[in-house]
Amino acid sequence: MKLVAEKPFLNKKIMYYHELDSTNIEAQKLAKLGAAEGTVVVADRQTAGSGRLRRRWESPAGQGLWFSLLLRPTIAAADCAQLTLLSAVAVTQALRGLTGKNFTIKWPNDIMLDGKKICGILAEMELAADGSVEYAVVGIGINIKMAAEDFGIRLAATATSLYLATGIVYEREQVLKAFWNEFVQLYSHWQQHGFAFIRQNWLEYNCTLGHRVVIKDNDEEIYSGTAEAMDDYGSLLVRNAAGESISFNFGEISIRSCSG
Ligand code: BT5
Repeated sequence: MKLVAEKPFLNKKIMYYHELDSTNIEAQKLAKLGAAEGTVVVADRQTAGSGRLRRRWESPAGQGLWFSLLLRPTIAAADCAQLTLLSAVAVTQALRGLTGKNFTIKWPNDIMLDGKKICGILAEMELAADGSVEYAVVGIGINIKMAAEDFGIRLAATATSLYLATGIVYEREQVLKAFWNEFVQLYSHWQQHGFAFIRQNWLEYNCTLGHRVVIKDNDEEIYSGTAEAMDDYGSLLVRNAAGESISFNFGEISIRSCSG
């Protein structure tokens, strides 16, 4: 379901770099120097691109869109986890729109096609002394041009790119523009009206609910069961074999349904 007309208010200022350690780190530096909401940091290549738990995000030169978006949302810190879900919806809509392929979302931060990951999202935030959100940085990596042999042995089995998915060589700017168009609408709506609309879209695109999942924290299995719902705040509700339901607002899942 697409939003029809919501006046976007975010002004985009893109800063391009040939090489950075991580666009998230650079965006945080700029945020501390007072950079405006809507600042976008893009790098051709990251030498220390990172995922969650400081895992490495492979970001080879010229092969993907590696970028971070600086935001200064006027919402409660507790709702900031929704930014990851919102961004996942924006990426999914953008990639579906560009390619016509059915990209799906694996809770909370992976965009998948046929069981392989094409995009990961890492959102980080800084709180002010009074507990309000000083800034949030949403880092997004989208694989664009990689052929199978460009992924190392380990990733070849689990990762894909727009080129592998479609045979078409998309340009980074094209992908960023498509993302931005979706994101500004959703972000503006979220700040004015809350999470409900984003949640509805997320439900439409997810490959998670209704399937058996194993929840991991720090790479350790902590729970398993059936993913039953995502609640109004973005947490995942999982029911185990004993019939108990637990809600998770962190961690990651392994799941068969997203693997085609
Ligand atoms: C993520 O973490 O998926 C978040 C990745 C965010 C990357 C962006 S790029 C721009 C910005 N700057 C940064 O420094 N980061 C952000 P996680 O769910 O922890 O997944 C990490 C795992 O994904 C790794 O352990 C690998 O298994 C896998 N992986 C690494 N590089 C990949 C790639 N290019 N494509 C697909 N999978 C990859």
